[in-house]
Amino acid sequence: MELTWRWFGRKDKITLPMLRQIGVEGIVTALHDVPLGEVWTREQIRDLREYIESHGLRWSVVESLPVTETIKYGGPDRDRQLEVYRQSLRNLAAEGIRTVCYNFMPVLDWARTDLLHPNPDGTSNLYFSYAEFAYFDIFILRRHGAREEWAAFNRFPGRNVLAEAEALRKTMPPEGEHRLVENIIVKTQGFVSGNIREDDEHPLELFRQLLALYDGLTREQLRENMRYFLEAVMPVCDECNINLCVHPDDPPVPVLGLPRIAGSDEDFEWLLRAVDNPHNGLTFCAGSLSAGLHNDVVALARKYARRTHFVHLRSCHVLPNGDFTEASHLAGRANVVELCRIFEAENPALPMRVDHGRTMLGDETRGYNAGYSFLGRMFALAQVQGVLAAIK
Ligand code: DNO
Repeated sequence: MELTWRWFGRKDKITLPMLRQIGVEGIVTALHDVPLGEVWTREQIRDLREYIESHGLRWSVVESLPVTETIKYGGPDRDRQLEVYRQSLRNLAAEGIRTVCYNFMPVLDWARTDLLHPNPDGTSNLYFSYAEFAYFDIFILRRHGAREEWAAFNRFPGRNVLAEAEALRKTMPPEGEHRLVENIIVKTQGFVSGNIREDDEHPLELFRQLLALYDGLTREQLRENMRYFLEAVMPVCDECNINLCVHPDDPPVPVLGLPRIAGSDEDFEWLLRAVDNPHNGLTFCAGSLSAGLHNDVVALARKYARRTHFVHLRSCHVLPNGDFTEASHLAGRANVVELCRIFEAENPALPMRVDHGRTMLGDETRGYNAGYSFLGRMFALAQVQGVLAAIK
């Protein structure tokens, strides 16, 4: 597979010369400064492409070309936004960039409650606690119906998440609440989604307004909106030979009363068939998939390798109570070694990036984006390079 790395543009503290030193071949990035809903112009794309190439690297994948909320909930201006999307795709292809990742998660992209969860060895990693997430939902966000939903939540036999959230109420310090808001809707979202910026003064209010757009929207309606999106953009993908690849939901379960439609075998069957075109494919994010006990990640890789256009390698542990944490890239539920074998056999040119990685050896003091440390990711990349060499 092609060794790629997610780089956040010229402002990223991790520079392209650093990436060359550690064996990166291709860059995964986006025009992070273009506001949501605006066309990515050819000039802007060319400027970044040339900058990347001037460092001896190539721009391999766009992650992400964001799908605006109006397309996802089916708002009145969605056709106009779809034309913006098509034009950005044409401009990317004109500059030779033909692998484009996106997601179809309403409002909230990936979700974690703790960004620096300590490990016994002194490193830290990302963590998702159902009790803290329910606490955020019920007592901080105060979402209508949240308490009833958590009372009925029975995914983990024997676990009463509502009772745990209520117990947390007695011990949660005010800075703990602030930390949850930061982790769930600011620090994890600010640099990826464009919905919320790190400097927004009232992120909770903004977040509530975004959630309200989806009031009453069912899973079936979200699916129909995804079909509408795919039907609208596939002709351009055909014409420009673009591989569009949806990122799985992270975690692969509904959150905050919002439906999610890209987190299981059944979902992938549906979305690949809804518009059955080889350009309609998957970003195989092993980490997101491994956070769901319903997913057999290796079986999914075997089944969908042909429709995979981009691979994210990482792996989660699901704890006995159902919480999940990100494992080392050689441990956890995903079985990265076997995944390397499958994807390498399917298509040795497939772009792959190591995802997340631990925070270690001072990464935590450098102000990197959540989950995107330098040393931790470099360590994971080296592990994967070794696996790939052994397989070859
Ligand atoms: C988080 C990322 C996601 C991902 C988008 C793709 O670390 O995996 O934000 O980039 O969902 O659209």
